[in-house]
Amino acid sequence: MSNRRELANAIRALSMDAVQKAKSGHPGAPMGMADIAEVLWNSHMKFNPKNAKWVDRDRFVLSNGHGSMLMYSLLHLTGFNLTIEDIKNFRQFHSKTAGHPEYGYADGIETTTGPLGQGITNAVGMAIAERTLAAQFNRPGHPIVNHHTYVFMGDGCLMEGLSHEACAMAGALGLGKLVAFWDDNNISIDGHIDDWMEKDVPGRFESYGWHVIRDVDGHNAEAVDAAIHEAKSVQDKPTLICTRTTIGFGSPNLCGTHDCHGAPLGDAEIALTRENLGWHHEPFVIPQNVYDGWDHTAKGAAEEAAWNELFASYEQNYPDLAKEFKRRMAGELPANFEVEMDKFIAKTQSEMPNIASRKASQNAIEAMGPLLPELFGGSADLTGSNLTNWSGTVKVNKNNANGNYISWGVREFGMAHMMNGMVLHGGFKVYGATFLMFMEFMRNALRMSALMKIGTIYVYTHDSIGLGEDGPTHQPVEQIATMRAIPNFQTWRACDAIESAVSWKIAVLRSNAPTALIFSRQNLTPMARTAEQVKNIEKGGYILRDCGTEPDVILIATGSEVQLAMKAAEQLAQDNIQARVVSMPCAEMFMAQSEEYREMVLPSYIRERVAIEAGITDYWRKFVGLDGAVVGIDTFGESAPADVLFKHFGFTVENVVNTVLDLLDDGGCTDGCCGGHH
Ligand SMILES: Cc1ncc(C[n+]2csc(CCOP(=O)(O)OP(=O)(O)O)c2C)c(N)n1
Ligand SMILES: [Mg+2]
Repeated sequence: MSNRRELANAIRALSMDAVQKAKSGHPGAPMGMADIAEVLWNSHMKFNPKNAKWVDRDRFVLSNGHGSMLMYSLLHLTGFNLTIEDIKNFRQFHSKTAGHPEYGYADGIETTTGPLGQGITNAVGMAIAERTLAAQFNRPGHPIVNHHTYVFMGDGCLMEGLSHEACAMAGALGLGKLVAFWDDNNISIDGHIDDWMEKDVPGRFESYGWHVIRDVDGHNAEAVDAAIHEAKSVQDKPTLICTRTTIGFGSPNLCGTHDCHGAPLGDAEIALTRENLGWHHEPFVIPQNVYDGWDHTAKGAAEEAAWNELFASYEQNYPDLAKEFKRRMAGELPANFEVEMDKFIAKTQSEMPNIASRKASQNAIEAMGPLLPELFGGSADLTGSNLTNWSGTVKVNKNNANGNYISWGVREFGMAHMMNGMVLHGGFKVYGATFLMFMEFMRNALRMSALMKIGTIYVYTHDSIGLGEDGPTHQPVEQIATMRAIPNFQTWRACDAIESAVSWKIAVLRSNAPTALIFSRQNLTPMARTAEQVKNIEKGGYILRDCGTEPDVILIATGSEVQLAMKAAEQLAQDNIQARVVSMPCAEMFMAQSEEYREMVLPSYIRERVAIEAGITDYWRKFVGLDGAVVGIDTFGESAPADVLFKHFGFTVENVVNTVLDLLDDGGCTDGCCGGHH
């Protein structure tokens, strides 16, 4: 049998050798945290390497994702489907062992990490999900949801504001099964951190309401083991274990310095390190006794088997709950969801309420709530403005885990990444809201959910200058366009209550990609539609008003500007100009339709096109081309009542009509057939 240090040295060797082979990567953190990882993974964590998705596994998040070789070493050594060849391919094209741990690339990676502060925030979300799922499903003698969330994080994660948001929230909620390790090595990229890091991290976490275990020697296995036992015994607070480590532990000349943070050690130093650690094996060779010391296959199978037995008994005693638990963990929607939503959409169409789309959104949530017990909402302290609550809202807080809504406090970025963590954990459809403007605070979370292909739902109200008096700080102009630029992301900006309901349905159905639902503060005129038009809303863009003949011009609009386009079309008709109106609540969804459909809606030979959206104009150029025009806003907004602003910025029937007339005049028809209008 090998001793603990020898087992940890396998991580060190794999990490320094893989980084050296790739000529790129970060050996310092894996070498520094190897002893801690060994104790945690070998003596505490429950997981089954042969069934990485076992629902009651402990979650492990490497928030200092640059230390990815630590993660890959652990997955390889404990018996996940990650071979020594995969390790040799570290950071190579299409390898499982990407530069940073990428969710979905290899079994056992719970979230993509690398942007510092994000992993810990995801982990808080996972711990929230665990706690609430346990409250919803566990029954006496049947704790079917009962696992820890463990996080490694470096100084960098703790410096990032994001982690402050999440850790304060974790303390406020008393997440007793969250255990975080601070890799207290005094080093970040620029060198010794004394000049830029706060001095009292433990005090900060105590003030958040965490249990803090100070001054643990991260290279002393017994001390680490004792700290983890203590952490697990504290059940009403999250625990921070402060582990002092030496970055690059084992490297005689580079350890303790920033030189080993993010560069290969070099062949000579690696040889010295082997000598120093007493690791006398070729690169990528792990002796059998070391593999044996790490192998979690049998242990993992037994851990899962014990749970399976527990679940079988649960299934016998609570068959309906068991079925519901399986459904939710599989991410399957209730069978009646689509049918019921379509009924709600049809009803909304027949009633045609003249309401703000944020109110329409709330109505949709009210309709979905009883159908979807997995629906979990929240707002960054704007519930009354975002209208994200409903009659069945029950808040989750420190005293109550059995709920379906969180007041996240004023923490947009934290909220978004905690939501991502909840989604990654499984069992919930998660939405959270703020004003559209404050999307800016959470951009990276949107991007990461798109990159990870997870179905987080972002609700944004107060979608334009239409919010009025709060002024330019609160009035989005370029926000929708920047979200449209995120790959694998959809933004829906509904024009009325009916489109709002459809956008909610689509967002809930999209389990492999995130969606932003954008709603207005002000009332929006409901549009009449045929059943076919209602169906076509789902295509992201459709003909809302046609003209019987070949259109002279196509007006493309979103959200509150659709009603304007409709009025302008009426006026143009009086002038004998035939305008088609295309409502485009989701341009990305429209672009994903067949060419045939897109051509039917926007025939390529009709170049007379005007797009209307109270946002920057650039995005619409791809729809209107060089021959078309855009009515938009390329400056910041102003503080004034909404109707004054819409007028000032040209969102009037008159301006849209004139824009069309100018366009048609420029078309240069000289034969007198139409007074210059094609
Ligand atoms: C948000 C973000 N900013 C910057 C970086 C680049 N970066 C990667 S590691 C690192 C330093 C992190 O220091 P620490 O967490 O102490 O890691 P250690 O050097 O101790 O391994 C930085 C700035 C990043 N990955 N994410
Ligand atoms: Mg550090």
